[in-house]
Amino acid sequence: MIISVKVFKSLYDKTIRKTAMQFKKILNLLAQINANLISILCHHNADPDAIFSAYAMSTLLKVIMPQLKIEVAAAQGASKLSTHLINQIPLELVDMPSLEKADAILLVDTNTIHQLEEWKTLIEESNKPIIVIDHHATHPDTENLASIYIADEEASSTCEIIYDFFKESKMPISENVALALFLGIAYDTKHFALATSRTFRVVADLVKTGVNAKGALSLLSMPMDLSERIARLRAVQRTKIKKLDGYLLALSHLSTYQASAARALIYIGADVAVVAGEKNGSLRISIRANEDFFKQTKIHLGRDIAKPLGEYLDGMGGGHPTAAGVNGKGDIESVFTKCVNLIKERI
Ligand SMILES: [Mn+2]
Repeated sequence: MIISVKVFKSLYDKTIRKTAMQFKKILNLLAQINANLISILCHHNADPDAIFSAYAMSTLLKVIMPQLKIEVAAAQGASKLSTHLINQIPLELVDMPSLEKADAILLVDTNTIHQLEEWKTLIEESNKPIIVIDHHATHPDTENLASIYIADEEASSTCEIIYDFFKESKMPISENVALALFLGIAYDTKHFALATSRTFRVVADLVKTGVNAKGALSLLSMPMDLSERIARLRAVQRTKIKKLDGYLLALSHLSTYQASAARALIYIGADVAVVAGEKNGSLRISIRANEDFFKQTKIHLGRDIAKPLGEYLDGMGGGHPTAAGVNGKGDIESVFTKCVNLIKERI
């Protein structure tokens, strides 16, 4: 037992060191080009991992290079949750980063520049050094573009990578940075359900710095609007339950919040939820399934249900294995019948 723990620990240290050493490359590059201003960019609809890794990175760079000016921006702004969380730390996002003036561009939590929306072309055409720090699989186009590409797929989040940079440079982590990193990690690991041993070591250290774990986690669950809660309850009230080969299908209708209601129906016990609604003469349908349904039936909601349903309704449909959406024209009852038939054919 003891031996395996030792082996594991040395593997762990190696990964951390590999990523953290890269931080020196970033510092060297910034020193080489005599950087005055850098832009740190987050992907569109930036989630807490993107926003807070940008914040922590900017704080670290400012301590090491006090003369450096840093601006942080998110393509088309931050997500609703991130906007709500940003109040917890002293970070201000700029709407329009001065990409022309910046001496280097740093992308966090972003593996393709498509995720930077309207800034994509500017970045592609700029001849400035581009630095990428990410925990997703690398993308060849980004590899070609980047001067430094740090992609640590073993990391649970980009915040976990930035934590390593702090350790590598032996810089103390302030309370604000600790809270920011904690929130980013908690968000990306779905409240630690996807956390690794490495994540827990990092988080333990952040808690030691003064993060109140319980309080921080409660910040991540944003209160839901009254209208959304009423819509969800209505959807439940209107639900028709169908049993299909041992699976529970929940069929309901709402003119708004179809996706939220479909998620709620899965949460309370449906295997598949279809919530349809009509607005201004067109139909919108949200379909959700639980993981077990997908694993057992191999029915991919986007490909097998939403796509043909969209064609049937003279519209469009698509999505992921367990979450899909459709737009089209028709009546709600025939949507339900078609959905049930499509699932029946494939079960
Ligand atoms: Mn992330």
